[in-house]
Amino acid sequence: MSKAESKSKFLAVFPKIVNELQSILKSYNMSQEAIDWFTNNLNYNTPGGKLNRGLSVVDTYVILKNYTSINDLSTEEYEKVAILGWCIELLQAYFLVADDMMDSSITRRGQPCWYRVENVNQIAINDSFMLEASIYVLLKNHFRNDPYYVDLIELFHDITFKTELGQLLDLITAPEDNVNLSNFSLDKHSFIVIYKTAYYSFYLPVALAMYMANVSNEIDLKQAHDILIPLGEYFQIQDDFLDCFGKPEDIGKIGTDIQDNKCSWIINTALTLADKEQKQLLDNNYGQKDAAKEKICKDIFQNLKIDQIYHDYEEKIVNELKQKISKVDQSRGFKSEVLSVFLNKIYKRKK
Ligand code: DMA
Ligand code: MG
Ligand code: MG
Ligand code: MG
Repeated sequence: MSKAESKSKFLAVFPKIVNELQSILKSYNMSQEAIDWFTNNLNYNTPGGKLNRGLSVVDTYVILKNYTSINDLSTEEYEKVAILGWCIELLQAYFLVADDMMDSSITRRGQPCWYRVENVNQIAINDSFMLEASIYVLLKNHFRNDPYYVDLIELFHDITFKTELGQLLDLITAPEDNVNLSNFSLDKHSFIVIYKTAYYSFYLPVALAMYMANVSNEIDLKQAHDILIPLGEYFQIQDDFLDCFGKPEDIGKIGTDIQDNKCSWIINTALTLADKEQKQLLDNNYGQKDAAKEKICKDIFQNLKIDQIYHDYEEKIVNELKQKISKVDQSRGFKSEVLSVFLNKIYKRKK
């Protein structure tokens, strides 16, 4: 099955999920207005992205079960694993709606951020909570009789908390009214991005599929973790790079990291290379809501050839990850292919 086919198969499950969630509101006698609002929230914020995380749950499950393709799954089994995939996409939607408010972002997935849609505004806060709560409704409906139900719930809770800690660090390391670049470091960056991105984007999809496929020995979960966390760190470094050097039409969003005073990989790398004069310019222009100042920072990044350093970093980390993947112990049923497939999905990504 081609990539496009597996994406459309996955997308075809989403309307069923919307229906299922709507029926709960109906059973509570919610007004049609409330049902419509919630439906809009779900449709606007959940399915419009790359769906990498959700699709990875399905792909990982297929590999762990030794199926040759998605077509080997019965309709029931496919729907069940796809629902687990959609649960991560709901988690992602929940984080992004809130993240865009906190980062004062303008666009997401090529459309205005949800909080910037007419009549939404601060209601987006409650909408983000409802996207999260939907995860547990679906898990209860579809997994409560499975022996790994509690594992799934604990995993979602644990990883949600870790992500929120990462978001907290991301935000308090970027105070709006106090730009102090000497607070930044690549070590701090690494710590922040592991928490805010790597756990939920990389470890979570694989761990969920491992529980459902019953390949969830603690040793194997740790093997997956020890490769997926550095893989997720690499993914967020790509995100930081694309925020500054990517095209909005490719990435679907307008970069805000410079104006937001973010402790991103770009500024941290620049600070290790800048001379005195360039450092002074960065001190005077980084982290301010001013497009001309943002441009001065971007010009310095260009002069320092940050893009070249990024490409060198990418080759180095990918080789390291491939080395690690080749050493995975597959004796209990875990498969290193799960990890290499994930790595190939993000290598040299432009969006
Ligand atoms: C992403 O951080 C982390 C979460 C939990 C959404 P970010 O603000 O760099 O993401 P984006 O660039 O997509 O706004
Ligand atoms: Mg953001
Ligand atoms: Mg953010
Ligand atoms: Mg970003």
